[in-house]
Amino acid sequence: EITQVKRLFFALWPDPETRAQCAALSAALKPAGRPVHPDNLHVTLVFLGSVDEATEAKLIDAAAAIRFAKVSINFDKLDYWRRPRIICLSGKAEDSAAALLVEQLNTIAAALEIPTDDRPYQAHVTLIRKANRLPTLTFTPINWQADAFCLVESCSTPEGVAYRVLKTWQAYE
Ligand code: 2AM
Repeated sequence: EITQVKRLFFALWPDPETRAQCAALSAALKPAGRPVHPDNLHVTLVFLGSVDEATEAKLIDAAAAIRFAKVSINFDKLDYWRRPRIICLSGKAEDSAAALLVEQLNTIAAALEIPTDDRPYQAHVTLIRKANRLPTLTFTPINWQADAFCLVESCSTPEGVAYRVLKTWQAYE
């Protein structure tokens, strides 16, 4: 019997305008490293890692039972993270909705014995990988509004990593 294992994470997926704004910023930062492909731009909520099919099914059942409000994050700052060597947008949530959603998703993962990042949650959008510096750049803040969250698979392809949205759940109201 073959059991498939997928590399999974929960994320916010951008609407087309938000994606375009992030992609423009990423393109402007190109001299500093390797831009994330526009199709791959996202906000990770909880990274799950390798998950087997049975656990994936349980994750989907549990995620479907979450109630959460719309998330709004104002990304107004560029950061350089030295260890992962990324340049990312970082920002502040306008209310507790994002933190409450992340908390619920971490609880789901813990119930399925999936270890998750225990550092404080920092909403960010990775724009550049293999970065070695943070260029000076002024930009219009990006207001990321999400009325849904997704379960996403990270797929290795010959052209590099590609993210595939497996499921989407809508906020209430
Ligand atoms: P990031 O780009 O938002 O930092 C899919 O692999 C995504 O999950 C990555 O793009 C990365 O998000 C995040 N990720 C990968 N490995 C991770 C880890 N070990 N812990 C936390 N997040 C991770």
